[in-house]
Amino acid sequence: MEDCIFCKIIKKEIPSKIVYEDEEIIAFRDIKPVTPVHVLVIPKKHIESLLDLKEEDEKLIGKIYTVINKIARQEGIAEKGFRVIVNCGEDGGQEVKHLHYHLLGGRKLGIKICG
Ligand code: DGP
Repeated sequence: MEDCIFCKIIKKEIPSKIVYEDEEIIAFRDIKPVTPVHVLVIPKKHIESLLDLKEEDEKLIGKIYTVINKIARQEGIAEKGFRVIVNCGEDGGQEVKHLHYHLLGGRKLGIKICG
C-alpha cells in the first residue's frame, strides 16, 4: 500500500527505532509512547485490520505472539508483566490502517490505557 505509513516504515522510507525484524514481521518503538516500553509489532504483509484477516494468515498471527514473547523478554518486561492491545476500526481507536499489536509495559498499567 503506497500511502500506508507502516508500509513505508517496513520499506525503510520512514525512519523508526526497530527492535525486531524478520522476513514476515517487524517491530519498532511507537512514536508517541504511553508507557516506558511501547512497541508496535506488525506483519509486513499489508492487512488493514483484524477484520481483514483470512484463514491463510493464521500461522502469521500465531508467529506475531511468539515474537511479542521474545520482545517482552528482550525489553525486560516479561517478568513483571505487560499488555498487548489491538485497536480495530473507528470506535476501537485504530488510526493507522495496517494491523498492529501494541506491546505496553515498564510500569503498572491501569484499566484505561491507549484511549
Ligand atoms: P492505533 O491508534 O492503534 O492505530 O495506533 C497507531 C500508533 O502508531 C500510535 O500509537 C502512534 C503510532 N505511529 C503513528 N505514526 C507513526 C510513525 O510514523 N512512526 C512510529 N514509530 N509510530 C507511529
